[in-house]
Amino acid sequence: MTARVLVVDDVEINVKLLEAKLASEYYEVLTASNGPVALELAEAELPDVILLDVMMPQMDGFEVCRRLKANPRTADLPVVMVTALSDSSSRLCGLEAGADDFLTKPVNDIALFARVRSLVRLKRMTEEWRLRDKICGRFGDLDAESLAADSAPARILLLEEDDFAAGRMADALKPIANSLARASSCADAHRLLDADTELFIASLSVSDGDPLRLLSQCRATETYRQVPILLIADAPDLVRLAKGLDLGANDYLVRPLDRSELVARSGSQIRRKRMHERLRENQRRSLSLALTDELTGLYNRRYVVAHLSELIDRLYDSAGETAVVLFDIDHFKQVNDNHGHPAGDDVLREIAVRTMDSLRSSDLVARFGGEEFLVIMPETSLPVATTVAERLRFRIANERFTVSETGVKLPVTIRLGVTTTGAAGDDVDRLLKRADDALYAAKKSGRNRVVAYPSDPPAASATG
Ligand code: GH3
Ligand code: MG
Ligand code: MG
Repeated sequence: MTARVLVVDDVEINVKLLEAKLASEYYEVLTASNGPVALELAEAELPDVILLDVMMPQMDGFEVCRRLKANPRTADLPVVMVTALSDSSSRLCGLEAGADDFLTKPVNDIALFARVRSLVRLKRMTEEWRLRDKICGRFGDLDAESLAADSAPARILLLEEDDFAAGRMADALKPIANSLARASSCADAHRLLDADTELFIASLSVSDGDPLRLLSQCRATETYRQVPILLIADAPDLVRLAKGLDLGANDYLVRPLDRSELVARSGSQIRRKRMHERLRENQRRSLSLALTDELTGLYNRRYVVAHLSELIDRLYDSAGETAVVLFDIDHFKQVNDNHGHPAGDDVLREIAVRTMDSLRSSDLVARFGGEEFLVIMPETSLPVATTVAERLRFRIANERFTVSETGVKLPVTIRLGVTTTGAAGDDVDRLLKRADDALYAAKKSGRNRVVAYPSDPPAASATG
């Protein structure tokens, strides 16, 4: 996995050193020697990871980090503080500024590459979700309820052999955990782990079973793949730690543990998990409920209106023409009344199938209302759209519809209103109003027919 890393340090030799190490692993390296330049570069280049020196004249690393996290464009970029100070107060200061991790100078290669890799992985995942959320997000409502859940206490699983250490950690985590399950062996932990676990804290020093093996099992199991894992390592057991990060652990702490750092890191993993979950849930809900019609599998009204307004916006640039066909089933109520609601559902589904069959793949079909459908045909003129509408009318009327329960064959007809986008200033409402007027005219003139209105409707239509 190749990625772009921004190295920020006021001492040139430090920059050169990190640059050389990263370049040897095929990372692309950008460099800055002070805060303001780093901020500019971060915003312009959006690197995958930023390695940030703490002690710099002019603007220190904490301030740079705060500003990066306060800017929506750069807030998601993972920041690793690189510091000579290893005392916990500076670590905390960094976490408060929004840093994602620390490296202590002189920088150890294993820790460096493990951290960079895992942060890049996380960033890619976040990007993917944000992108999907952007596409679907306008349809789903990120509700206040799920946002509030961010600070709700979490379900934490703690794997720790030592009773005293476990007790102290449980005590520290109390403010953020509503349930904390304790396991003292890997087998125990495996049994207690489930998809609702919001954080798994695993001590690498557990001797009953191999925590790293458990970790790799977790990552290979669909159910708990998304559970964040925080490793606790004894006095720098860096090789095992790096292996753990490689296997997919999200973060780590080294003993002796600092209570506030434990809480801060746990909290940020939980928040991250919840954000991913929310994005995914939002997307799932958007797709299944907000965008498609359950009965026919077609797009629904909500989607098609948004799609249409997007298309019309684009049309102003291209001077193209989009046709819409609005159609309605004739006397559909009689199908329900005479043959039952399920028979009506059969007809609606079959209409969807025949309509899809009659169109190009670039055309879009939506169920617009109960027994009303809308077809969008990009780059299609009124005469062509009218021909397509006529073909569709024939395709419905020509072959009877079979009721699945009884095998009864029903005659079904539709009427269709056709129009196209007109001059600039035309909008979705006007377009749909015109299609609806044409549809109404088709009903007045006897159903089972096509009526087309050009973008400048005939005067008669004004009276409806
Ligand atoms: P017209 O020719 O004037 O369009 O008459 P119509 O009977 O088709 O129209 P009307 O608006 O009077 O009735 C539409 C019916 O469609 C009433 C409603 O119960 C039925 N309907 C709407 N959605 C569904 C559905 O999902 N399944 C079934 N089976 N029926 C539905
Ligand atoms: Mg009808
Ligand atoms: Mg109707």
